[in-house]
Amino acid sequence: MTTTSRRVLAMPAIVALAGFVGTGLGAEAPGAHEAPSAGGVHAHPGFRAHDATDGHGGRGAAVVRSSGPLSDLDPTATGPFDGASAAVRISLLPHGGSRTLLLVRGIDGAEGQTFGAHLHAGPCVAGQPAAALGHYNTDVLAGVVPPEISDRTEIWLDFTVDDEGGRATASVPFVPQPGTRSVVIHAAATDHHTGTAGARLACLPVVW
Ligand SMILES: [Cu+2]
Repeated sequence: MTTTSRRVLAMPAIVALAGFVGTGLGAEAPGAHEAPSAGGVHAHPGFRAHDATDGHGGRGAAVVRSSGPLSDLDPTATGPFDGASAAVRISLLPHGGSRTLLLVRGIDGAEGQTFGAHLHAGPCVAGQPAAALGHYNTDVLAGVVPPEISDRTEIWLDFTVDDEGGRATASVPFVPQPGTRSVVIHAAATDHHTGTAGARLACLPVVW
């Protein structure tokens, strides 16, 4: 009885996550594999409202959306993101720049822990953390020397895990250039001086 009702309650969250990614590229269903425990998936109250706002009137037009199971960058160890899924949406801000939303669901434990996450310049390849290259840095791409390392030149998406999972947004004054990129989740929070955040645990491809 309890299990059944919890499973029913979990369904809108899966639908909401699917709706979030819409019919954009890479139509992988984030809910394709059911979360190991119903406690890992809940509807987020602000979820659909954000999507509706971004999807109307040309405001916040999507640059790219991506979602699906996270790829494991540390297969030798068991980690909280081994069965997790994520959704990323990068949208245009009305007066220039862009806003990125990251949602992570199905995290195993780690409640209260903060993890660093960033848009990286390279691809997401399971078992190959180095493939993701460095952070996407608008100064680096523009040839600025030395490049500034900050949350205005890079897209930082640190999140603290709660009972719904993880959620982060980042608004920056630039629009990232298309490419085969990824969002990488790290073991520690981002150091605001160096941009580093420890070992690379998992990633989601973001390609456009
Ligand atoms: Cu990173």
